[in-house]
Amino acid sequence: MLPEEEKKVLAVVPPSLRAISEDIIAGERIDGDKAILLYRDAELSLLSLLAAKVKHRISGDYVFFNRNFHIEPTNICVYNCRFCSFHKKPGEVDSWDLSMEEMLDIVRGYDGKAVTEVHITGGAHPDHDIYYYAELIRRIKELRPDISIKAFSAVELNYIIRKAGMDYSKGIGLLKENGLDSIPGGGAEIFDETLRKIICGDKASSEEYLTIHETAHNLGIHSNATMLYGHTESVEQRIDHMNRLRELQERTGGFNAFIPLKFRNENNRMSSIPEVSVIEDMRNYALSRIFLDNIPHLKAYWPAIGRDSAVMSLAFGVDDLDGTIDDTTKIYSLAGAEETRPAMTTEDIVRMIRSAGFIPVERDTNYKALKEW
Ligand code: V47
Ligand code: SF4
Repeated sequence: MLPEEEKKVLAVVPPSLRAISEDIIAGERIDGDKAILLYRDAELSLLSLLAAKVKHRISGDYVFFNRNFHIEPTNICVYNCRFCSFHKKPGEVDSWDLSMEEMLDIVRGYDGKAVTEVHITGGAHPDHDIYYYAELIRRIKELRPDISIKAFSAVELNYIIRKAGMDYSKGIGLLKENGLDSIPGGGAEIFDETLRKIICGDKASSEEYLTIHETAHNLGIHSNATMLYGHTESVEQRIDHMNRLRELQERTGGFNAFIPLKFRNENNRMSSIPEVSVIEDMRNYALSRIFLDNIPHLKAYWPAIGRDSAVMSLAFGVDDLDGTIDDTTKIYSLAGAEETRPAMTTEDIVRMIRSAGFIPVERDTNYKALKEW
């Protein structure tokens, strides 16, 4: 039996969407054509209702977060994606390349603090190789064996593994032996090859991204997946992107979370493209939750969209707000995000989740519940 309010929403659903809505409520998967129809024609209230149903089936009234910090080893990158506000060439003003000791000092700064994860990602630096990064994670593990290391996007992995002349399995295996626990979702952008060629044509291809994640999953390493949206992509291209992830997830089950990343338009070569509205953000979260029924978690990365949108997204199927971050990432402040020094206390994040009517749960990297707040 559906509650009265839901019956009211469903009573005014246009006939073309009624059967799709009933399928989703019944727990059935929808295909790409139906997803496109839903995206084009559904009212925001219907998308919210349907996404909330899917979310509730997976994570009930819980919303997750973790205590984490980032290390961004360098912003020097051999690639030059059109949307990137972070990239610098070697020697350019405002470029950085942290030394091994500087990175270990960041970790030492968390001595005695209850963090559970370090997220390491940055540019593909021409002078650093897989052995350098293997040493970095080995030494981090020596300092903090209790912290989970989520490191290196598929783009960075593709670069360092190919440079070493290894295959993906050997390269990821080497990093795993040295302490790699999971892989972040960066570098997915948009899988459609025509558009990818225009916005980031020189880095890992869509197929390489997916193969790297599949290889990691087969080695027991879980990962996240992202999608850069709100630039020049079409709804069809978003669905195609999600469909490729859904198909891979059917084979491996290795994705923990999907993270839609809203295109931010400052300081990059796509600055003339306006940013999409918060309504578009919410429609996109809802559609992601409904379509990606086999990826357990949907994350709103609050440094990218801001706290208000992050809270709102909880009504559109999101069940994870990433972490406390502690002012350790620059990727989004450089691209125009409102939070220039992103950091939240555990109390802040707990309050945010409660304010939306959910129960906050601190999790580890692989979503094991550590504490209900
Ligand atoms: O791959 C770069 C994106 C990603 C812009 O796995 C931009 O838990 C918007 O992947 N506007 C890196 N997005 C960050 C990332 C990530 C973040 C948080 C959590 C996780 C996780 C992964 O940032 C890049 C690219 O898609 N990005 N520039 C921009 N102007
Ligand atoms: Fe390099 Fe990543 Fe920026 Fe592309 S998005 S230029 S790969 S740092």
